[in-house]
Order: sequence, then structure tokens, then C-alpha cells
Amino acid sequence: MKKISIVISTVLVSGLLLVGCSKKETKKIVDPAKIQISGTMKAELTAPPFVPEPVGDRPAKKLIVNMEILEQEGTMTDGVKYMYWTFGGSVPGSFIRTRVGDEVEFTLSNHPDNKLPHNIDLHAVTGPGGGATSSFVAPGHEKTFSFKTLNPGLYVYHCATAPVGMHIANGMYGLILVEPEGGLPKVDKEYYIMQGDFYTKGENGEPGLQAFDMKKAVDEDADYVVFNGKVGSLTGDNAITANVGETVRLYVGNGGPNLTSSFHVIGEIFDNVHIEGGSNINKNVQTTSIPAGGAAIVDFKVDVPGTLILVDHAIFRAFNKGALGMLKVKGEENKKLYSGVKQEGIYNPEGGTLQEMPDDGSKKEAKVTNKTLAQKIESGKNIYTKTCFACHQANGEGIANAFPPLANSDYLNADVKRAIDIVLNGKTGEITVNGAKYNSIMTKQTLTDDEVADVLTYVYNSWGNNGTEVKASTVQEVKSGH
Ligand code: HEC
Ligand SMILES: [Cu+2]
Repeated sequence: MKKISIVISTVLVSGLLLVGCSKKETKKIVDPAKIQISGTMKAELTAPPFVPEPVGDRPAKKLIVNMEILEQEGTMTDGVKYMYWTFGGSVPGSFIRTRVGDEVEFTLSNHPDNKLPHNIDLHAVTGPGGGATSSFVAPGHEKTFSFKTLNPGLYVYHCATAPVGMHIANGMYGLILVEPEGGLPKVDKEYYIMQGDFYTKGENGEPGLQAFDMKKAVDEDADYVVFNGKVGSLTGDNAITANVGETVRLYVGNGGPNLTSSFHVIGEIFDNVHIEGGSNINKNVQTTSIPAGGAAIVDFKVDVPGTLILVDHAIFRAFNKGALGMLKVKGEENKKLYSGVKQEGIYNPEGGTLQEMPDDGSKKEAKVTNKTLAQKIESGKNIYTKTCFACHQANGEGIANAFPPLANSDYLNADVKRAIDIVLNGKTGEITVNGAKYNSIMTKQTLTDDEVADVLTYVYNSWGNNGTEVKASTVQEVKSGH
């Protein structure tokens, strides 16, 4: 009897399974590109650690996103200031929440007080450059472009204006969530966290307004690795919170520019991880890897009270460079799940006194060689392609309102020493080139004297300029102030 009933129930169960399967198979899969929109709404944008309302079961709509770029001074850590470039006034930039099938009409405005042109590349966009070319915008202007969200997931957006790494390193990144049809499963608490690495002229903790350090950025030698743009953005009174028994979902991104995050919450296990922000769900995860320019969605139920510590488990970054946050959980103890001593403050930032190898004091000075004019032009062309091209463009034509032309430039041709000085030291403040005003920033180029001479010789001997041959000795004169 027993045997038979087992056989029968097995047949029944497998029968049910079959029914379940075939039902699923008949469910129509809609091509996201063909989802019709109904109505228009303005997107709610939020600063971290908060996220906008879930999409729930709303239909796809035309979604209006208005985002403003602000270059503004902020605090990196106690006593240390930094000039952040931001999408919407925060690092990371405003969180954008959409659903699959939305038609997003995106307007990017660049505040008139800003110094630089910017743009936006959204990884959620199917289209060239993720919108970068369409959104390139000079200070005081705005640009509008549209895209349809085709793939559900959590995506990074960032600025892609040259020098791209510098714009990202200064804080120009954020997250855009594309929810699936019907929305993500409901949870009790949702938060927005994004890691970033920062490179400053001074060492970690050195007070004052710290400038961006391009050399350290290229070497991937970060002074600060932080969540939400600064040390302590999620600790103490800034900690995120939840109550025992609640489910918590974290939208975690990594703006980079360089480092991969080993994202971990001390005292918890992720119940679910949307790996790389996509549709695959991994379960029961301790640490999830979030690449620069990538994201993950993690959720977990908090079962016991106490302070959970959010870290990049590449652990010196957490305790010494700032990548440490807190989730404070309130509620009843449950001794069955956890009993033991609880001490506030066991995991606290330690600050970063970095060890340094002694400087041998030697400085690379260019040895002056005897190149022919043609060789200098050839070498200069190489340097131009590597260092100047991104802003001044292939034929020195520049970009209106942003980067002045080097082709046929009256400003360039009027004064060689001034041009050398600009390449050596960079340039800010208003200038007039061929009748048009520019008021932007040219970054300082770290080139040897020979390289400065060669690149300018190339520029002076191209595109209708006056044919000056620039000598390394003249570059040295400008350096020494003669
Ligand atoms: C990050 C973008 C950027 C890069 C890279 C760059 N420049 Fe510039 N350059 C500018 C901007 C912006 C200005 C105008 C600055 C201002 O408004 O004060 C400028 C101005 C100039 C000027 C004076 C104005 C003119 O048009 O004659 C010269 C000369 C010049 N740059 C040469 C160079 C050379 C040579 C290189 C490569 C070695 C270079 N720049 C790399 C952005 C850049
Ligand atoms: Cu930018």
C-alpha cells in the first residue's frame, strides 16, 4: 500500500510540475522595444543614500529626467576639502528609477558658474556612447536626448568628457535602475550606496583644499576609497537604519575610476545578489565583486539588533582609506540566533597614515637632442594625438564654447612663450581666440621640455599656423621665468 501511494503521489506531483511548466511556456514574452507607453511623468531624483519610490505595476511611460551638473566644493574628511564635479549636487549623482519600456527624455544642464564642459554616458542606454555625444554641454547650456530602456537591471552612468578619468575621479557617476515589468519584489528598506576612489595632491588626511592628482590616478594609487563621496558618509549619525525582521535592499554601484569593490557587510549574509546588477540571482553570498563601472543589487533580512558594517573587504581601504559604512539595526534580541558580547565601535575607521618609500629626489629632466624640424614635427604629432587631441580635436578645430581652436589661432600665433606657459602650467580664466570667448580650464600637461617643444612645433607647423619652431631651450627659459 505504502509503495503504491508513493507512486501515485509521484505521478501527481510530476503531473503538477508539468502543468506548471507548460503554463510558464505559454506566457508571452514581450519584446521590450515594442512596449507601448501610456502617459508622461516627471522622474523623482534622489541623493544618496535614498532611492525614489518603486515603480510597482505602473505602465511604461514617457519619463522626464532633468539633471543639473554642479561643480562644488565639499568635505572629503575632517579638515580636507575637495572640488567635486557632480550630477545633481551629490556624489554619487541623483538616483534615477525607471521601468523597462520607459521612454526617457533626458535633459542635462551645465550650471553657468561651472568651469568645464561635461556630458553623460548611461550604461542603460542602447545607442552610441550611451548618450555621451548628444549630451555634451558647455557651462550655461542644456542638452536633451531620448532613449528607451530595453534591459532591466542596475546601471552606472558617468561623465565621458576628456580627460574622462579625471571627470569620473572627481565624482561624476551615479546609478540608474531599470525595473522589470511589475517591479522588483517588495522589501522594507532600500538604500543607494556607491563606491569611488579619490586621488589628492596631499596624502590621506593632509588638511586643506586638495587638488586632484593625475599621476596618482594613472598609477591607481588612491588616497581615499569611500562610499557616497566622502569618508563617514554612512557612519555615526549618517548610518542607514532598519528594524529587526525587516528586509533591506542595497543598490550598490562602483564609480571607480580604478578599483574593484569586494563589497561585504560584516555580520550579515546576502540572501540574494543580482550579480553585476543583472537578472541572475545568486543566493547566500558573503562578499560580492563590483567592478568599476558596474553595480549589484543585494538584499537580506536583518534578524538581530546591532550595527552592521559595510566595507570594501580589500580591508585597508575600509579602515584606512574610508570605505566603511554602518547599518544600525534596532529591535529585540534573539539569543537563539545570536548571543555574545556586543561592543559598539569595534569596527571604526582608523584613518590613513600611509607608508611611503623615501623620495630619491631625482627628477627626470629632458636631455636635449638634436632633432631635425621634420623629426620634431613627427614626434610632436604623436604627443598631440596622445595628450591634446581629446580636447582640441584631430585638426585643431576645437569644440565651440568648450575647447578653443589651435588651427589658425590668432591667440597661439601672437605669443610663443605664452603658449609654452599654457602647456606647462595649464590655463584658466577668460581668453579670446579668433573672436570667440572661452572661459574654461585647460589641465596642466606633464611633459618633458623636449616634448613641449615638439608638440608646439607640430601645432605651429599645422593647420594654417605661423610655422614657429619651438626649442627646448625656450621651454626652459619660460620655466625659469625669463
Ligand atoms: C582637457 C582638455 C585639454 C587638453 C588635454 C589640452 N587642452 Fe589646451 N586648452 C583647453 C582649454 C579648455 C583651453 C582654454 C582655457 C581657458 O579658457 O582659459 C585651452 C587653451 C589652449 C591654448 C591657448 C588658446 C588657443 O586656442 O590658442 C593652447 C595654445 C593650448 N590649449 C594648447 C594645448 C596643447 C598643445 C595641448 C596638448 C599638449 C593641450 N592644449 C591639451 C583644453 C585642453
Ligand atoms: Cu564631466
